[in-house]
Amino acid sequence: YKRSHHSIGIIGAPFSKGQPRDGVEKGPDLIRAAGLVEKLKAQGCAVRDYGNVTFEEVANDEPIGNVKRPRAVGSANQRLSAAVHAVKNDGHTCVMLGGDHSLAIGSIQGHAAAKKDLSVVWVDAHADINTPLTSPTGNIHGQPMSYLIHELQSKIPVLPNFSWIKPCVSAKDIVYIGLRDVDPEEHHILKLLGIKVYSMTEVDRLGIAKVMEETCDYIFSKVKKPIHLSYDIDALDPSISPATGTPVVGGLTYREGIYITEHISQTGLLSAVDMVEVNPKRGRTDDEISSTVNAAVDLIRGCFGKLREGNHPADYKMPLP
Ligand code: Z70
Ligand code: MN
Ligand code: MN
Ligand code: MN
Repeated sequence: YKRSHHSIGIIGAPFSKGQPRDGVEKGPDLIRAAGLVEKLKAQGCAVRDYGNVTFEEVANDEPIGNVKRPRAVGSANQRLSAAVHAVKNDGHTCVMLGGDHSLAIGSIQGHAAAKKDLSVVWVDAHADINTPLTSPTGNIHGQPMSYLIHELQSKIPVLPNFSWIKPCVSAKDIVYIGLRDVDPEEHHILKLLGIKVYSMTEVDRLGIAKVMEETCDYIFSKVKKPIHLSYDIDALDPSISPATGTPVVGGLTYREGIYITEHISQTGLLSAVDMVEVNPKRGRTDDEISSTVNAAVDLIRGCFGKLREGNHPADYKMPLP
């Protein structure tokens, strides 16, 4: 199945309070400044930029247990969820530019509000599946999946500004790719729920082509659900994307990272994409920042039909002498 015309709605989410490091809120505008919209249009996509979501200032956002800034994260994600829901109801594939990965809560929730029964492909060095009670850091960007998975809800305490969240993903509809920094508590949860994981070990063993073939066989084994692709830029090796909060050695090559997007694009079922954790303040040089930002742009382009073999419009006419 081939599709040359994609309709894309872009949402910026300049939010950083799911983790402690400044700068990740600059991601959306930097990715735009690298020419995202123009490049998507040049490859034949219809693009509407919905602009940046604005977030409420939350005073006295004291930790609950060890969970940091729950009220700000809950409120931000509620707004993002409404914005993503609107983009989906307008008929577009949604591209959410983060911001930190706590934003997947609102992005997936808003997507699920418009399309029930999603599959989630989570590309990340990290599993981001800690519960508020297992989290070693209290940072909510290490927890978003736990709020969304039906099977974990008996383990999730009530947090302020989180009561709007309805679990909307089943453990069997999730595939992880690229993991290499997983907490013991997270590893226990992944095994307990039988979640499909292609860690860097499986990428090494099988190669990325087989990983993607198996990923799609797995998520399409029953019905063809729309895909939510949540892409943390730290899935890529830090040699390519160093400007991120928690780089982890031994990541995906640029080519493996792009291959994932090309393969998902060709399913025709990509319905929403998150591109998160680009943090220019973590780059030590301008080259480190631009390498990271350009990788994010290229990954999004791969999601919408750009092929390394080249592309041409369906109605292309050769010039005649
Ligand atoms: C750790 C935690 C994480 C990103 C760090 C780290 C999670 N498992 N995610 N950087 N992007 O804090 O829960
Ligand atoms: Mn992440
Ligand atoms: Mn709806
Ligand atoms: Mn990560």
